[in-house]
Amino acid sequence: AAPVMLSRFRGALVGSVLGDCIGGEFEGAVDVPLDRVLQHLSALEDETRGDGILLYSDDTAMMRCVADSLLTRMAFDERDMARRFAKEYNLAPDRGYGSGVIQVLRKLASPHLKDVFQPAQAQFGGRGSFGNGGAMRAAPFALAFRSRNDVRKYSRLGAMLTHSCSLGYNGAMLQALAVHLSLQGALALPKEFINKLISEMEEMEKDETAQLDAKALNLSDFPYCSRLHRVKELMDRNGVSIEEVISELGNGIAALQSVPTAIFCVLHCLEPRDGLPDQFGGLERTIAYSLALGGDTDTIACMAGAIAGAHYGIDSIPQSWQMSCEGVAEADDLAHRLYDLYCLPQFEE
Ligand code: R7I
Ligand code: MG
Ligand code: MG
Repeated sequence: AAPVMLSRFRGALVGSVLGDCIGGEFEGAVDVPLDRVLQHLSALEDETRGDGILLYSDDTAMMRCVADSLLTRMAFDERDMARRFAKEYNLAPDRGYGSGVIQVLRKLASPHLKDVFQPAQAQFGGRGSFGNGGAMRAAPFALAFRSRNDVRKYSRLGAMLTHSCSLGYNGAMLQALAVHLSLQGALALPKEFINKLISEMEEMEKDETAQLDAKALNLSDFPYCSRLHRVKELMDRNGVSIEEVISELGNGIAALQSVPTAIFCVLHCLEPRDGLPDQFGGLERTIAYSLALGGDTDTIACMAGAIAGAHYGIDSIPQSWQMSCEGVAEADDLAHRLYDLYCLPQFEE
């Protein structure tokens, strides 16, 4: 089973980087015709195209910090991770970071900072950010920790370094758990997969803070659960349109409007779909479909790419796609090293 698991680890991180790099083209677009998506994807196969490599954004930059920190410390170390985020931002501030998180990253750079969770708590009038920046970088937590409890605990804390609103860190936990389940082959039974995620989120959203945040933001109780129930309904429906997916699930920069959407993209693309080329495998379909939704395409494709990559494995990812994107070799190396860490006996449950 070892080679299968290694392939899933590599697929998760490489899939995540590809989603970010390939999805960057349409970030913020309102209407993305499928034709344009397919054109963009077929250009990746043309080695003579002159535009070179597709660059990664903040999604990958921060994912790499998470993985590097977990590997170096062989544990979750909030100060180390915070320092890496700040340093990375300082070295390459133009990777397309969210406009609010920049303030957090600047404060995290201060050597005098006592509590590394404090800058995030000061965001947005003291409630903290509900953006998807915690979720977009959550995949390595699922690769570093075997126990589901650890995946929950550390993906939450890791997100809280920049996103202290429960909608922000709960989205990150949901994404990490989706990758965790996918690594274990849980997408072979899609219904059970979504049911497990719903019951996970029921536990998380029982929390008093989550209830208060939902009220304060005028959301229904149990906001993630209710979106995941919609995912389940859409899974059952034939011929669901892009417009329905956007209006039911969203395609925005808030974690609530993008993590359940990314999960839907993966589930929807487990089978061949009209409009997507027959020769596409599942991972290619997932990324293509994520782009066609428009909105926060780099992040939705990055999250969907991590979950799908963990399911299909590295061999499902076309070489031409891998060669078109910045940071693939580095992501692959991180995946190998996280796999070695995961296999250490002291990390067993
Ligand atoms: O969440 P974050 O790191 O941004 C990630 C996104 C991804 O799409 C990346 O690809 C990149 O493009 O940015 O950054 P934040 O600044 O914390 O949140 C993103 C945006 O969400 C903010 O700039 C706000 O517009 C919005 N937002 C909020 N608006 C009002 N009230 C987040 N939280 C709030 C809030 O509480
Ligand atoms: Mg980005
Ligand atoms: Mg984005």
